[in-house]
Amino acid sequence: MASNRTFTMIKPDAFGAGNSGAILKMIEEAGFKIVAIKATQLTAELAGKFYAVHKERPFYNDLCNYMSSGPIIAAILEKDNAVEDFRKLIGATNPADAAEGTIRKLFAKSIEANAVHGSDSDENAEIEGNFYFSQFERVL
Ligand code: DGI
Repeated sequence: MASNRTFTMIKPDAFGAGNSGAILKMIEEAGFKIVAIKATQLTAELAGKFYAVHKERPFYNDLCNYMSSGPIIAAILEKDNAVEDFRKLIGATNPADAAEGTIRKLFAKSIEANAVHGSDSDENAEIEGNFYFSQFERVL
C-alpha cells in the first residue's frame, strides 16, 4: 500500500525569487497537508549527503553547490498516494519537459534550478523527511 507522506524542498531559485508562498499555496490547493516545515540552508557537505545517491552523476558537484547556494524550505506533506501525486504536481525534472500547470513549468528556471524537490519513492520520502525533521518537529 502506498504511504500517505512525501518530502519536498523549495529550492534556492524559488525561495530567492519569493515564490515560496505561491508554491505552498499550490501544494495545499492540491490537497496536501503540511505536517512539518522549516526554512534553512544546507552546507555543500549536507547537500552531498542528501543527494548521495547521485554521487557518480556528472552534475553531482554542481548540484551540491547549487543546493547550498541559498535558503530553502523543507517540508513533509500528507495526502493519499502522496509520492506519486506530488511528482505529478511538480512535473518533469527539466522544466522544458514539464506539463502545463505543474510547479516546475510555472516556477523552475532550468534543469538544475528547478524550483522544487519531490521524493521518488515511499522509502526515500521516509529517509529524506528524517534527514531534516525529528519526531518533535512533525505532526504525528
Ligand atoms: O527527482 P528529480 O529531482 O526530478 O530528478 P533527479 O533525481 O534525476 O535529479 C535530482 C536533481 O539533480 C534534479 O532535481 C536537478 C538535478 N539534475 C538532474 N539531472 C540534471 C541535473 N542537474 C544538471 N545540471 N544536469 C542534469 O542533467
